[in-house]
Amino acid sequence: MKKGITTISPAFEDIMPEEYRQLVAEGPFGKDLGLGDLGTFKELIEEHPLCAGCGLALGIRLIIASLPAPENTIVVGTTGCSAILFPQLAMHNIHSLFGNQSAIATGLSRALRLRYPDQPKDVVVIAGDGGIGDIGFSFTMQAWFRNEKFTTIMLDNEGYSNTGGQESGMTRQGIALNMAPTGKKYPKLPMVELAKTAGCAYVAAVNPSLARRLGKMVRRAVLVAREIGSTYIQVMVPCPTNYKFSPSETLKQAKALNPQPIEYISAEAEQLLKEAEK
Ligand SMILES: Cc1ncc(C[n+]2csc(CCOP(=O)(O)OP(=O)(O)O)c2C)c(N)n1
Ligand code: SF4
Repeated sequence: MKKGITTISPAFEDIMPEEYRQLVAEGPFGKDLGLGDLGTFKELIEEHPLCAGCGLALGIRLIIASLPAPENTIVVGTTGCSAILFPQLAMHNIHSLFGNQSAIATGLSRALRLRYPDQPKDVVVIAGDGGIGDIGFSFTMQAWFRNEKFTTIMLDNEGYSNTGGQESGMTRQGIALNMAPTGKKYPKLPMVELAKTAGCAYVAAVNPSLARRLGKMVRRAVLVAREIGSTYIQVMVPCPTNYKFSPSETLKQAKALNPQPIEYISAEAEQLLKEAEK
């Protein structure tokens, strides 16, 4: 296998742990690998403390394996179930106060462009539906209106899972959860439409059973954000614990909730992707 671009300083060769050595030798950094290569390289997330069958765990694994340049990417996360996985992710990631992720990503992406004008540095927000669609909604929308050059990926499990099951803006109408027992009175937020209206150049929605499609969407969204402006992907990642279905049913649930992938590409982004995918 080709050697990664990360190297260990000779002064530290004796003391670096085996895991880190393996990551340098067999990890994906600098190798332009994708989902189709899963199983042939050491992944950036190998263990996590999420519940058995958690849709988020699968979604995040696929998203991370699809990043076009993980060695030059910073993930911005926020409070929620994903935040208990990210400390185990072997790439740069920042935890932000709940809902603040788009503000942090804005500053980061602008600063990286100034500091490294000749080297692409990708910023990718990965957060729950409560973080993006409710508590961080204003930051999300304002970043899109400003056309900030980063990607936002929503892990949509249709509720606040980490706090035991409250309804979120993304919960479907009529659904009752542990701490919202009378059922949601309003419809699910139309985040895909809102992203388009706010001017995102690339907008997509997918479930993780369409893994290759999801991988292609992540690459496209990151490339478009790098060159043009804001991009958004919504990934359906059901929560067996709060929605009370068997952990073996997660993919079935995800397919039923989001059977048809959605992809919107602006004319400018289409031109860019045509060149990039030649
Ligand atoms: C500022 C702030 N408000 C509220 C909370 C409590 N809180 C922690 S996680 C969470 C819900 C997260 O929901 P979501 O973003 O949908 O992620 P999930 O846990 O479902 O993956 C809430 C309300 C907090 N930690 N900080
Ligand atoms: S509560 Fe739900 S979303 Fe959170 S880790 Fe468990 S299965 Fe995943």
